[in-house]
Amino acid sequence: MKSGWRLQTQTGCTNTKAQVSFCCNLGPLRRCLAVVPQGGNTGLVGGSVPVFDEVIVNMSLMNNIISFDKVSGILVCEGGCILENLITFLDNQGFIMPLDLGAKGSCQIGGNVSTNAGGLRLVRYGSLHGNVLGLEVVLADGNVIDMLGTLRKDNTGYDLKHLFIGSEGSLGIVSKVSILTPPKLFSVNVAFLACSDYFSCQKLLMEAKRKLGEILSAFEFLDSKSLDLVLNHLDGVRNPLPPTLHKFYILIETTGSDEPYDRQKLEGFLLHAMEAGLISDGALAQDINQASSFWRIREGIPEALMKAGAVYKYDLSLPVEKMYDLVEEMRTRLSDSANVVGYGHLGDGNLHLNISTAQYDDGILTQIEPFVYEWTSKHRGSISAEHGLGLMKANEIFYSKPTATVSLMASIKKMLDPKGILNPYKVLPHSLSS
Ligand code: FAD
Ligand code: S2G
Ligand code: ZN
Repeated sequence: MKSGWRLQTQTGCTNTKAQVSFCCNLGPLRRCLAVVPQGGNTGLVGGSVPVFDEVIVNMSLMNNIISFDKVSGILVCEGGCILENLITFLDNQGFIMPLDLGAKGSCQIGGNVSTNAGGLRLVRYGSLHGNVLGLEVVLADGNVIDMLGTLRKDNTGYDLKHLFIGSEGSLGIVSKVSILTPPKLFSVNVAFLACSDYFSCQKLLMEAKRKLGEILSAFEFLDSKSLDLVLNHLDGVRNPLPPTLHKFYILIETTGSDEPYDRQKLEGFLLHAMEAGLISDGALAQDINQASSFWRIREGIPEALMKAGAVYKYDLSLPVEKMYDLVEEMRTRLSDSANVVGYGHLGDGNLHLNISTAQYDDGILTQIEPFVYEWTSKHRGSISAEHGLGLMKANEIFYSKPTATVSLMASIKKMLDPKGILNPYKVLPHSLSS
């Protein structure tokens, strides 16, 4: 089954909460049809595409910004707002979104909430469970539940919005979002560094958290095979460092409010890291264009992988010290039958293990699965760090969650969606979700 695949089936569009409610209430429910909520369709686990005859509830037309409070930085908007449009809106207000991901041009905030998207800034701004203050959701019976609080603190009863964050459209449709947005700070510095071994990457992360502390805003890693893919498949991208072979590359970003101070802090950190042998080479961006070129390398890896052929994607949370062992074990298993690359959000312990081949081959898949899931489970990791389970990994949930926990999830799903019309076959094992 290909990753990032799209089923071309019926499409539908809604532009009001009432229509969303209709879709749940009078439409499919009466005929007991199922619905698939759809945002930007950039998900990577098949969560936003119908499996059979589900009606697609596409949220694109519910894309209004409702309010923005410049004192608190609290934005209230409809779920169909595209992430990049919110980033642009906030930029003009002197604020930023607390999340940023390579799919920002298409993904919607409702989809981001529903997948509990992580992205490139989580190490600084935390997860959507912390930044989302409120939601309005439409339930399977068409009821609109107003949890659209804009308070930082509200301890009146169970905080039910958290059930819907990361529920991938299986518990309700996110029609509105209230989110806390950080102020835009103007002192941004980006460094692209080379490390000779994975242990140095880990040490560098520990040092960065201590010595860059409050200004650290991203800590991403990629191995040399990831960089090779980008240089070979993306036009106009070049290696900012001399072509000496380094095994690992780190992108560090700092964001603060005092340019001279922040720059000096980062320069001092890089000098110390070089003297300590943690980095073998590095470049500090001299301007925003060079900083963007460093980010282009990291954010371009998924695109390069798609251009290289078929790709088997595994989005894993693992103990940082163990993370790259899996990449190396996978390389041993597949030897020269596939190109195994490892990159991701090292700052959050999130590995993107991607296995690239000329075309899909079930023989390769049987060498990857269930090994990758068993390995992750043995190391008490998660088989889905930020992309969710969708259709593709719904049956694998037990590698990361005990049976009793999955049963409780199924009970909540049954209570909120007794006829199983919301995104059936997704998230929970197919035997439990439809
Ligand atoms: P869709 O793909 O449309 O849907 C995703 C899931 O959410 C589906 O289950 C769908 O049913 C449900 N859904 C969508 N909208 C709603 C709604 N309004 N109410 C209820 N359910 C809804 N993900 C990360 O976490 N971090 C990354 O760094 C990252 N980088 C990416 C880079 C690229 C190049 C690409 C292609 C994808 C990347 N992703 C990443 C994956 C993807 O972009 C995220 O999962 C994103 O949050 C999906 O948003 P979407 O609007 O496209 O949702
Ligand atoms: C990232 C994007 C999707 C992938 O680049 O951070 O989440 O794994 C990923 O290619
Ligand atoms: Zn990611």
